[in-house]
Amino acid sequence: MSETICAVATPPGRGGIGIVRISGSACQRVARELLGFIPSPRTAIHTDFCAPDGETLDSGIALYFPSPASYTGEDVLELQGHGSPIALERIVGCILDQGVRLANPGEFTERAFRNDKLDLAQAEAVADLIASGSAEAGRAATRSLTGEFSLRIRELDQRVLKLRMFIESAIDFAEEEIDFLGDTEQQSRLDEMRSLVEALIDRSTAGLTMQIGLDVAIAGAPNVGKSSLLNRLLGEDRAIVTATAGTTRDTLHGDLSLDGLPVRLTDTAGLHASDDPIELMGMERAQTALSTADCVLWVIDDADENLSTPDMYRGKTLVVRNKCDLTGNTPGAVGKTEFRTCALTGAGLSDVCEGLKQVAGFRAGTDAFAGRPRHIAALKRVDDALSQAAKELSVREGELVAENLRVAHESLGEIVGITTSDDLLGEIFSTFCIGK
Ligand SMILES: Nc1nc2c(ncn2[C@@H]2O[C@H](COP(=O)(O)OP(=O)(O)O)[C@@H](O)[C@H]2O)c(=O)[nH]1
Ligand SMILES: [Mg+2]
Repeated sequence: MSETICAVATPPGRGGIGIVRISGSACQRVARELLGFIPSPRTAIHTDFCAPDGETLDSGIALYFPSPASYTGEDVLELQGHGSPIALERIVGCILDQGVRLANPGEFTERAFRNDKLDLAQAEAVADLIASGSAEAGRAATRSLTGEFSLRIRELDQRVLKLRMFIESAIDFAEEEIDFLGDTEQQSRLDEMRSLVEALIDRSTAGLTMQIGLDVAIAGAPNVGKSSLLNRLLGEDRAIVTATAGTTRDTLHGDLSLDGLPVRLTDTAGLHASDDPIELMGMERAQTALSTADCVLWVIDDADENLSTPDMYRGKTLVVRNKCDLTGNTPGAVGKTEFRTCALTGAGLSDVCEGLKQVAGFRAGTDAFAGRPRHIAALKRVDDALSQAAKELSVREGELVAENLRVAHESLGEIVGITTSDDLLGEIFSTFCIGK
């Protein structure tokens, strides 16, 4: 941690502005070397950035944030020059000559975490905000980043600790006349905590869903209207549509957003018996798309009486009975997983979209947190421990109640990074971008 680190904080390539960020105790030395002076704290100063031989590498704004009032908690120097990869590389080269090393991915944020500027859930939200693919996912990440999620976790932890203290002292007084553990108030405290945990699981799952989205494969026999469905859902003429069977051979992709839920659609070649080698290769690709998708839109002709759905795939299947304009059936949901559509007019497709949201566990609303699988797993452990504790409390097994409350406390601590192993920390920060 004592090493000073440096990285270009702006994305690679040419741009309006390019920022070099330095964090650590060598910032003042670097400032003196490149700028000739140490900028006043937190003041934007226009200056030249110079090499040791006096050559001007670029000019721009220098910003100095002395420790501890900085992003990382250490001395931080930011040089905001032009977005020229060459100029940035030369500036970084001069800084590295000062005994500074290049930052690892996420190292600035890791230092912020280690210096208590952010807790772990907030640090993760930084990466989630950068990676967010929709306004809704961005909002969920911001909600976590500002500490709203962490606050809920800490409040819950306080409740767990309070009850644990009560239970532990009740164990000590077990011989006394008063039956502390039989008190119904403790049972209702546990119930309250469980509903808080469950709400947090819901809100985090909603955020995770928005972050990872849903992979959907469109499949079925040739000519049932798969490519027409893709085009309709995307609102553009992506795939070639003809009345000739076997038009689609390669898999085709398209992205759409359903109220902030990112959906990746894959159109596939029609599955049927064929000995055309190109079609066979297309069908093989279709099988691969089916086996990796989260959800399959299995398209059939509405006139088709034989409903044979694929059951060997891991994803959920929604049956789409297309061309309902020809059968005269009403478009829309037939059941929870079956729909009638007309890909020519788009009739019935809004119901299919609702079905996809259902499959993803997506819920509308504005209270999602940028959940990560590890948060949700930890919250589920908390939920299990609390439900276990409730059972044990009802048979007055004080010691076991206390033990489960300890487990709940530890799992909550893992989320915000109080009780997190170094390995896990390394894993989390290594997925960040360099310069963050
Ligand atoms: N009447 C009618 N024709 C459709 C509908 N959907 C697709 N088609 C037609 O069916 C033919 C095959 O469509 P296409 O999307 O290429 O099917 P794919 O082979 O499953 O991809 C084309 O002539 C489409 O215009 C629909 O809902 N109603
Ligand atoms: Mg097609």
